[in-house]
Amino acid sequence: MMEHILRFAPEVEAALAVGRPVVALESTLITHGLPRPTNLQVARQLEVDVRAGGAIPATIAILRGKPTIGLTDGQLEELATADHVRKCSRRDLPIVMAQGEYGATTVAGTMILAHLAGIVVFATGGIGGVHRGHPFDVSADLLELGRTPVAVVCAGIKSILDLPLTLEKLETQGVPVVGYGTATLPAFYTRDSGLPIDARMDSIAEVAALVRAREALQLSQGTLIVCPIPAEAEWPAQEAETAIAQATAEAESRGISGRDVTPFILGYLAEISNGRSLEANIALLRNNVRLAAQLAKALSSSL
Ligand code: PSU
Ligand code: MN
Repeated sequence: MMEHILRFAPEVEAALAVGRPVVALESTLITHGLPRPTNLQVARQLEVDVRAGGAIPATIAILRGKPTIGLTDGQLEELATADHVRKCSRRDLPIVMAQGEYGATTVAGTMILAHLAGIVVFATGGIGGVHRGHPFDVSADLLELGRTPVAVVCAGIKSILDLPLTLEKLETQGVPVVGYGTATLPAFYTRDSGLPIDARMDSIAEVAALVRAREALQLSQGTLIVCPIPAEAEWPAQEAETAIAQATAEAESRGISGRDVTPFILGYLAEISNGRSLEANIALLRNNVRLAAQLAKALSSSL
């Protein structure tokens, strides 16, 4: 049993023990993806949305070196306001644990801990990808999807990234990319990148069948479920593209690299768009979380 390295919120532990639906939520978006104090408000709202959808939320983070599955409201606040929180992908988890630090888990980091905890459904905003103009800057999220069997619900991949190369990387690793209500890849702020994906599914039952089939085959890959941002919250494509090009150029000229790139670009976009990007980000997060709750319910053994 590996579970003793994890600390569970009692409610999450109880739900998992009897097979009730649980949805994992990441924490990098709280510490590095959204500005304060919106970050804490959104973190709380997403938990409310999961509950409204009939599942138990489990926000995942490392608190003083302890991987924690499900945060109390006090712990959410502690994380959202803490200084020096490390952004944790696969490579960072053991470092933060050894040093007793705070760690906010990325999609990759959250998948690892969710899987260890026995959680199969995870909702986020967008996953990392291959960076435009930097084909060797490949997010650890993509590699994790290739090796950890968690179903990740997101709004696709931000067009700050190289979308065709990102899809190639997923294909190589055997990760099915399935559109919920779409046959093309959503581009996070906008509904449609025009790039075809592997399947379109229009019902939760179908998505649940896909996850079960993967389990039955004992495949070790994750499943990527992409769902477009609600139409009323979409950032017009032309406007988003222009802002993204500006943000990417700014990151380049400031020499920003490694794990700082994505947070910098997100922050810069929020600034130059007067919060328009932020509004879209929140809308798509809430939409994804609701979908994930439905999927967790369909997959749960006790309902
Ligand atoms: N995409 C977003 N918002 C985010 C992130 C990605 O639209 O907050 C975060 C996620 O936590 C994701 C991480 O796992 O950024 C990817 O970072 P990198 O590109 O450094 O792998
Ligand atoms: Mn990177």
